[in-house]
Amino acid sequence: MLSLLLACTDPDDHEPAESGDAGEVAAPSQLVPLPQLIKPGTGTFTLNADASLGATGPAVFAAEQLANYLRRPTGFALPVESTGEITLTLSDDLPAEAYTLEVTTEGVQIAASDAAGLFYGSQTLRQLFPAAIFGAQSAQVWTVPVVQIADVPRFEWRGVMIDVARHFFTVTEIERQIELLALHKLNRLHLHLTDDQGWRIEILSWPNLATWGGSTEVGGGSGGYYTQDEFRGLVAFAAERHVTLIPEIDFPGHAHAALASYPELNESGVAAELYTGEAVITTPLWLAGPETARFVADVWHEVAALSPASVVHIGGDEAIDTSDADYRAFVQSLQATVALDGKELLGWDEIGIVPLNSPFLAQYWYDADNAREAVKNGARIIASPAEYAYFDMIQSPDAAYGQVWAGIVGTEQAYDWDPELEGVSGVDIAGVEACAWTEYIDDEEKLDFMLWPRLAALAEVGWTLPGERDWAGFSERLGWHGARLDVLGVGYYRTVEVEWMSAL
Ligand code: TNX
Repeated sequence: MLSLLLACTDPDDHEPAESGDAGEVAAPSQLVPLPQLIKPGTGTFTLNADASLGATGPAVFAAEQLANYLRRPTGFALPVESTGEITLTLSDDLPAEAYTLEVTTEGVQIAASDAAGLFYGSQTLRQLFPAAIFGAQSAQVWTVPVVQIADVPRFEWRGVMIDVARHFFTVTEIERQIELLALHKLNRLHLHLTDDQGWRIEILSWPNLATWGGSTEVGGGSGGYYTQDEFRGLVAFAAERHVTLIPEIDFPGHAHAALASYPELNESGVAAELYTGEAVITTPLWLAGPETARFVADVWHEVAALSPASVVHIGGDEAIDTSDADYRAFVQSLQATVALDGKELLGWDEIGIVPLNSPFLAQYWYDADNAREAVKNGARIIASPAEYAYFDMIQSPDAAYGQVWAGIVGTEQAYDWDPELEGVSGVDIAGVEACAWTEYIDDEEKLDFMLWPRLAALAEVGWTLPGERDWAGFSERLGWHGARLDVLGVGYYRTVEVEWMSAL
């Protein structure tokens, strides 16, 4: 696959370019995530007010998207025509999501074989402009350095999980994060939609789940939920940015909000009280209950219909009050349930103990033996080891807040690891995903602070080949990248591990 890219550029030319001042032209070495191949040139291309974008047929949508990203900061009209200074071309000879980007003094050519590749080429181009390209309209000379780039992701799954159950985050807040994911070429947003403290997705056949089970959150705030229309809107918003939304309904543990919503789901016949504590509890479904199987099937049927993704997350973590035998039977039945709607099952690594039909996915967060078992059973792994990828962990001993059970997860820690494990390697690994559990993350400011810049580090783990990655190079590029995050208004953690180049 890489040979096609190698044909485009000479790898020996991959050398860091000189850095300028924050307000000046970004040098190609400041890209995050780092492209596989960069061949810096001399000179610059300047985008002028009379420029246009060139694209035809199915490339027009990607060109319009790029034009939209550039119109606001530049104030230029940037019409999309059949030819232009910035051209986007679809051709058949690159792998999925790959792109080539060539900047000459005359113009910019982006080529890819799919829409995602054109989109990622466009994101790289945005980063080649001065950081002000991420802001409101300003008077600048909009120059880009001459460069040739050939790029392809290492992993197909590059994601983040946001727990909207412990604290609810609105559609607008999630959309803002999706824009940031797209900028970093992340392509999965896993929403943890249910947990003991809240149920966040409208289920028409069991309406109390959202209206009652979603009526509060950790700390007793008013919670919230996504209506099905809102959820479909989020799916579409994400899809336009090549982010697939992965819904999680967490059963059989962590089911307290469901039990609080319907008395018939409780062995006692009485609805549980809503739970708003910070402490993790793991209330199990009453698997022997006469209504439980129908309830689970109804929920999954509606959620599957809302989500065009081929993969759905069935939870399966911390089912400590469910016997192994019951757990196995339940997860197997879930695989059959979601298969009725054509979905592939994904679950937390505990599902490694369950014989399931391949293909399925397991998310390694805690127990490497579970991940190895899952691979033996035919799974591919999404790597989210807590000590590297749990972004609810504290970032340094003096950071304002964060959990500590998996240790300190600074930016270097979030960067300097590899998802390969003994017994889990190569094609066994679908990709990587960071997890933001939100017991203590109760607003957008804290979400920014916990996700960024660690998510930029995770994005590079997922995108860039291991031989091209090193912390020294990344931290330097991140220092410049911070200027982009500043312009975007991201309240990231200004870790002392990085020399931030912006003045803020
Ligand atoms: C473990 S990770 C959990 C979550 C907590 C998290 C806090 C996982 C699959 N389960 O319920 O929120 O730790 O770090």
